[in-house]
Amino acid sequence: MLELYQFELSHYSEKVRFILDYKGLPYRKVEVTPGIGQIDLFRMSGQRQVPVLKDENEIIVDSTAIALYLEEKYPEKPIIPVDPLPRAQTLILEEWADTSIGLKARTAMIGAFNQDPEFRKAFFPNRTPQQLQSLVDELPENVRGVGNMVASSVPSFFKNIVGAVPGDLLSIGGTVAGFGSEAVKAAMDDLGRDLEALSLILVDKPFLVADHPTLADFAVAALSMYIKFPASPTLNVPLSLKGKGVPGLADNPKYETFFQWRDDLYLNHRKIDETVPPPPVDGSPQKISID
Ligand SMILES: N[C@@H](CCC(=O)N[C@@H](CS)C(=O)NCC(=O)O)C(=O)O
Repeated sequence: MLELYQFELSHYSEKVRFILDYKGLPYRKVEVTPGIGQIDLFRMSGQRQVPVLKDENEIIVDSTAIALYLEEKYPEKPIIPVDPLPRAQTLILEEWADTSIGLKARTAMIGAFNQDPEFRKAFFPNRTPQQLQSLVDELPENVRGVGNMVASSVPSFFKNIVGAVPGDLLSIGGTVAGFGSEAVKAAMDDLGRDLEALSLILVDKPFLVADHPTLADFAVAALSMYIKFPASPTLNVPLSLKGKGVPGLADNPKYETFFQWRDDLYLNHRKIDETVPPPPVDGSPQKISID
């Protein structure tokens, strides 16, 4: 069976999960433990980032390479059109989603985490800032275990996507490299234009390029995850985060067409993974089995 080495909260991993689900390919998720698990990943794949796909003896690194591999090896339910124009549009949109939307969405989310107590509460609904700090201080102890890894999903999430834990982000007010207020504002402005453009494309079309979903749709839907976490049960994010996102973008009626399109894509093309329990709502330690 295909194996996907991933972080549940990684938007690049989400892109691959979307494609696997759409193509109807059964796969097993292997949740990589931040830090120590990435050492094993490095041994296996020669690098430390997720997603990595293992297909028998083949190891494929990088979400785009995985998409191209899956399209070639499992051509049923194609996601990359053959005709020149839609093919070009698909590849360009995918590249734009990966290199622009995904990175700016991450910046905007960190900005909102620092600036908006309500959004912050969605990550840690039952914690005061004091408790949050002690949770973070405890983390190194918690993540060292034998056999079962004990991890705190939300702190790990931040550590992975920004290289900082929530405590760092809060105590230095978002000045972690690349997440200062000017960078956040620029990212928000750009994302506003992106969401407007996408909403315009989707006003009277069900998909971005073709009359069926393509790699462009899956990349844009997945890489916009941090702008607004999908409410869909298919994604194992803390319940309190579902449907929540960056204020000014996630709740702006101007982009309703886009978010409605994304909800429909989730409803129709992502599958519920019943094998993984949802992460804890309060960031308390959670056992993750590593095979
Ligand atoms: N270009 C890569 C980007 C992958 C990536 O940035 N992965 C992040 C998670 S979203 C990661 O593994 N971060 C951990 C690290 O860099 O150590 C792709 O498309 O797969």
